[in-house]
Amino acid sequence: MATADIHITEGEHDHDHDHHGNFWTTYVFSTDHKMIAKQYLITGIFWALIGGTLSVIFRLQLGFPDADISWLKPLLGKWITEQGKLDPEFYLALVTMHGTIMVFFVLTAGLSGTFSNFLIPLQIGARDMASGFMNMLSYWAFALSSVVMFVSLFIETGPASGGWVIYPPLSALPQAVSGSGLGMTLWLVAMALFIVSQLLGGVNYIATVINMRTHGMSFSKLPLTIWAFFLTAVIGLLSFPVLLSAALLLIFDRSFGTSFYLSDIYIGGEALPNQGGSPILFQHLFWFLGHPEVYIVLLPALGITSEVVATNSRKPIFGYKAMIGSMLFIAILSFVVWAHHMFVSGMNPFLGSVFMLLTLIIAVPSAVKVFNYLTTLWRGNIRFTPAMLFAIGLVSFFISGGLTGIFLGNSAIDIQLHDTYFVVAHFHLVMGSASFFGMLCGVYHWFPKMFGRMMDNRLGYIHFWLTFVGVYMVFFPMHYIGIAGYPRRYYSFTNFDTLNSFSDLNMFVSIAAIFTFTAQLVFLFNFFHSIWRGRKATANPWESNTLEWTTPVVPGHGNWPGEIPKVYRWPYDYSKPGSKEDFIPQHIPFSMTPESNLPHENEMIKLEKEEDVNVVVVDDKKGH
Ligand code: HEM
Ligand SMILES: [Cu+2]
Repeated sequence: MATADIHITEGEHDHDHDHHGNFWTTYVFSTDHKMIAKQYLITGIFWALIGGTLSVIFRLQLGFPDADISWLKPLLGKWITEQGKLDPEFYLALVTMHGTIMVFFVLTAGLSGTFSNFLIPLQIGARDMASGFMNMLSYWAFALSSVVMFVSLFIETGPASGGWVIYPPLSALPQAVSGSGLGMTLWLVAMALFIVSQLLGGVNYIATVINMRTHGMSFSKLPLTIWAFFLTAVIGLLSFPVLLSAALLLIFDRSFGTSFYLSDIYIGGEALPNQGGSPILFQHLFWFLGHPEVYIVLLPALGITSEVVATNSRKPIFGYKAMIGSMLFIAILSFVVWAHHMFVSGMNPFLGSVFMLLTLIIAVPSAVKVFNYLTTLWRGNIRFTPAMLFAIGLVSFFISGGLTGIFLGNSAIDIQLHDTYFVVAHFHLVMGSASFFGMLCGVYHWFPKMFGRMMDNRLGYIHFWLTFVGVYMVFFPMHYIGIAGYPRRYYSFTNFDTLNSFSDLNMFVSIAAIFTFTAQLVFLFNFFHSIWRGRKATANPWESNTLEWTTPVVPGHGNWPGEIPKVYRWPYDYSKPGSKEDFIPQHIPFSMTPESNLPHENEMIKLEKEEDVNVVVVDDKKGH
């Protein structure tokens, strides 16, 4: 085994010594993937608080439309009217900013940004990302985008208010509503910066996974987390540029007099000069990103879940290849279903039926994934860590939210349900809450590797149960409200007799939302307290097989002080018959585990020896 120490991937740079940067290079302009991951995480948590607060404010309006909320005046100023009511236009801005922040800043940047950065090098056995510098740029483009979006919350005319999908003509005409003025301009600028950040990050993730895997880490031995991050990055790279072009054309229409999206518009009886454009073009461009975006949000969470479920069931993940296949299939299908968001836009019903068929096919790989999670859990020797609970919670939301997707995917049924609270319930469960749980699951699971300390378990359990029950209390009733015909993005329903009968349910939802939001304080306390005061972690607290747990408790710059370990086996050798331990990490060669090897694995032992010889030959040629 002595030859296993020889390394062929290293450059001249010797990573064995510690880098002592100053405060700025260590914490601010860091090029270390682990620090960048933490920056993404902290920024994501910040945005989750903002996005959550916005939803609590508009839920107050929906649940208590008659209440006097002038006590919010110190916070909202002129957006509270003389009568102590929320300004109706500001309501739209709140919904818009809530959606934008949650989808892009929390669940794209906060989730993918954190865990792709943290785990890709650590789990594939690399010193860092392919380009640490680009990685830093990616975070700072995101930070800049955050600043612009944040500033837009405070301007005189208010932030963007066209919904997170910013459909023109509303968003194209600054004179339409106050939120279509400067607020919309800032939204577009922020999103352009955000897309730059995503593309820089995505290229890096892809290049790193393809080129920088350690010796033996073939694609067929990659942890499912890495497969998920890799495919997510590919989806992002192919779809975000389309949103960028959609936004650019919108900027042209708004500021330079073009008519890409505008035609035959009358304001106050006056015809605008714009002719020949089509707002439907924007919908196509938007949803060409918008639908893949839900998988950009969800796939990393599913990957994290696979890892955590296998580790804590002490069982190999069921159907490893089927999991990869279904993620690949989902990734491909995500590009050919976008028009299911446009069934009522007046498109040709025949086209609608094609998109309906393709959409419903997504149920197949999704069901394969659910089946595999359940069969991995089945008869497992389950360890209910907080991370495991959140992973199981994700599976629950993925099922309950996914089922309603089958209804919505039927174009005939969608005519009734489109733009009602049924849709809000569906996507909050299947995308919002599921991904949110994936993110929390990841934080609980990898916290020891990030900060060298453990989070408190008991607070973790309290946080899980309050949030799990809370999420269902918030979003389950929305199905009924939606079927009853409540449209989304309405400021108030008090003017409709038919909708008044559900006002008690609406109040219940609002109380539950405030309850659920408050429960997140348990997490916040646990998170920040444990960073400094948590119990000291050991190197591999969950007895997991993947490579990150072979690093020191707190890995330094370059991740492994000595050589990068080689990989011999897949990451899911849990409870292998014959083995003394119930886990065999990826870097343990088959020659060391004769008692548990399968026949074909005994064959591998010969190869292991030959490969070691080959390494020496390669190295000799390079004259290392
Ligand atoms: C405390 C938790 C949350 C509550 C109470 C909540 C509540 C709501 C409600 C009631 C709406 C619809 C408002 C309307 O259409 O009139 C909404 C919209 C939305 N929410 Fe949430 N939400 C929460 C968390 C999340 C999360 C985690 C996500 C991440 C995916 C998310 C994404 C969205 C999106 C994309 C919209 C649509 C915005 C638009 O219509 O432009 N929400 N939220
Ligand atoms: Cu979609």
